[in-house]
Amino acid sequence: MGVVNVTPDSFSDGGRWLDPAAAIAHGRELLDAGAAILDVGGESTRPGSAPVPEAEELRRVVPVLEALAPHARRAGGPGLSVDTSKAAVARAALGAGADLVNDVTALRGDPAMAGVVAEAGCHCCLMHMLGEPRTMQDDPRYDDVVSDVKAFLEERLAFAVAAGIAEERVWLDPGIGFGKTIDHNLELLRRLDELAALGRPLVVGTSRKGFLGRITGREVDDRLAGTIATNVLALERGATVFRVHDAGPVRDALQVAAATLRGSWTPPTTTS
Ligand code: HH2
Repeated sequence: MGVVNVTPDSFSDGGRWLDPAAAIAHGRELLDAGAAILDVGGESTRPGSAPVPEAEELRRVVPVLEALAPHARRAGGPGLSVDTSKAAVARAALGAGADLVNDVTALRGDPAMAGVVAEAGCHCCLMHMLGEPRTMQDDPRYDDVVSDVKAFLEERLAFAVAAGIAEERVWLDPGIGFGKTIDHNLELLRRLDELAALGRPLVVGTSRKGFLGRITGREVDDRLAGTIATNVLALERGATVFRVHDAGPVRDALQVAAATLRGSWTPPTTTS
């Protein structure tokens, strides 16, 4: 899953793709590099970020989704995701061609969101977050981070199903970096198999995040190696969707890791 941030303030690439033409070109590059899904977002959720008004978020994402939709269709699953927690933005995005709603509030941010997803019959990704972006990194605490996140995801999955969303359309995400210390992130990644046991596709988003910088001493643009290390480990522990900014190198790493785990491989079908 390649990230297309149509924002002025995202933590790693804020402002680079705010112009719709630049965002569209970037999305197409990610697809060419091997991303199976694009995740288009118009609101940063980095620690300390402030909410974006609905009209502004719509203005950012809808033209980009419309332009990318014909290129992002995928047999066998969703190809175009909208990263939003607002029901009106999700509804417009689905109308523009999105087929997955990536809601970092796991249907808690907007009471109308579950109904929009249920009615559309689209896929959704439900992510764990402790608190809200403005304050989530202020001393997050858990009894046992993996058990707490697992219980939360189980409850949110049940909520989604009760709201009429088909269980087989729900993906789950531990929310790496969302109300978590470095140790919490590492423990979640180390014990990801416990979350994979929930039986739903598991999304992980470690790409370029702060804990990689704290461990390696690297700036945000220089965290690809750390991103790859965490995604390969996540694959081995049962993750199925890898939300990243650098689709090409991560795809190569995952292909080699998956072939090694399987004990078989096939040559690539494209040369891009
Ligand atoms: N991380 C970010 C945003 N959305 N969605 C899911 N499902 N999982 C994640 O880990 C996740 C996410 C943060 O990354 P980014 O979009 O690059 O930054 P920003 O929120 O500053 O735009």
